Amino acid sequence: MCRAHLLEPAAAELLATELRQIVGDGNVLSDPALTASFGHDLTGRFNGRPALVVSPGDTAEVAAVVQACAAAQAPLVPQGGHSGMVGGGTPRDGEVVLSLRRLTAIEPVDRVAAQVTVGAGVTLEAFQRFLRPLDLEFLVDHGGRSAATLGGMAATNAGGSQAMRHGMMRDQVAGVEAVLADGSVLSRLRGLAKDNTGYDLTGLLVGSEGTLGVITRLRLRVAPLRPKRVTILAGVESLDGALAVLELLQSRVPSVQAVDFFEQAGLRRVREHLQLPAPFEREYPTYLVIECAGRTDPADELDGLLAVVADAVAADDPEGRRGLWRYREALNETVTSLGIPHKLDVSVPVASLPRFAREVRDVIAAVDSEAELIFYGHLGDGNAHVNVVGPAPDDLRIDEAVLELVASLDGSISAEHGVGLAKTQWLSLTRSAPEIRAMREIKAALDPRGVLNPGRLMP
Ligand code: S2G
Ligand code: ZN
Repeated sequence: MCRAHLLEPAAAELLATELRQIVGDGNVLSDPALTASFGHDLTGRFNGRPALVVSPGDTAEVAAVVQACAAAQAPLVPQGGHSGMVGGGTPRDGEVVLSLRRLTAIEPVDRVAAQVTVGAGVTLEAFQRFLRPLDLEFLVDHGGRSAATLGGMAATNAGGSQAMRHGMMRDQVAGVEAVLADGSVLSRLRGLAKDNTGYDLTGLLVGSEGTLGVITRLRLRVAPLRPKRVTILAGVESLDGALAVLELLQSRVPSVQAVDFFEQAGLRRVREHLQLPAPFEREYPTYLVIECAGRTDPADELDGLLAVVADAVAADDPEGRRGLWRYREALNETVTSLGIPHKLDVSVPVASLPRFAREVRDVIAAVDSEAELIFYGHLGDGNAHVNVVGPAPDDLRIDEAVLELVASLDGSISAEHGVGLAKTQWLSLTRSAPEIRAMREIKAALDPRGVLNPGRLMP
């Protein structure tokens, strides 16, 4: 079994010539000045100089590209919007980036099945714009919507703020078309509600982070647009208090679809970064962004809410709602403006979140008392985004200490961003030896030469 290895310049030129015959001259980049931007991720933490960047135009071209790279034993890094947070789509020096950005076809909506087939390169934002005039919506949403592609979101099983109500990407994917490491095409786009004929290969490929196949098209579930939305920014005295609000919402407000949280330290940094006004007269330790959506106005379900929060401001118009979400969604760019962050996207049982919030501070301070913590996430999922700025990118002591704390609380070292390059060494904190063995055997069976995204997801 020959292993893929980083490409020497001569081999890269040979391969580039072959790839140009497949996708056309303009869709293969080898000039470092042109390929450089494909090697830097959004957080600045992962950087690589790809040997080549190839942009196929459809599944057949992707299949031919994969075959050519496999024959040349050239490691392939599938890349969508490159908005991932764990280096899953960032090439290492000498790897070949296979960009899915050109696969942007959206087929007519199958309204009776409430499904639509889309290309992997369609961004989430473009898909939302396509659906809105059709009185439809897609039930996964997150702050990276302008860059993130639907194929990349499927490959990483993206979550976002509405996962507490509607699930993650896997729950919205009715089928995929993907190119396997031998260039064969696996296509399951019929979107049958019932098709009980063997292993769930769609479910296996979703969340496989480009290591088992290159997703080129998706059959996605869509939902009737719920036009009545209310967004509330609330101040609460503690995360324990926030859980009391969550419990009330879960039990009394069926239209609630997002309950995100962030802290005063994060609010202060966002206000500095974006010159935003303070949302309230006074500061609160913890803030919630609550979103309700329905066919009828959710406001009347919320009358009990004001009794359990210290302060609240609400908006039901798009502009006003965007303004409230901005305090939360700007945290990622704000953190990156402070320095290269250690982004630890983790989950713990929801009831353990307050304890985790307390102990994670001690764990970080014990390693580096100067490190700055910006702590936020999705309360409804027990999903915390532990962002630490200060330690050098390759100083992983805090990363290790935080992930070990998560494991001690029966949590997961990655809630929604995936494992990528960033967390392979800690996979055993969340996955058992039999599970890792089974995943290795699946990888060896489907990609024996290690061409697809080697080194990602598994050590
Ligand atoms: C968040 C990053 C989302 C994104 O803020 O919830 O999961 O891609 C993170 O900006
Ligand atoms: Zn998130």
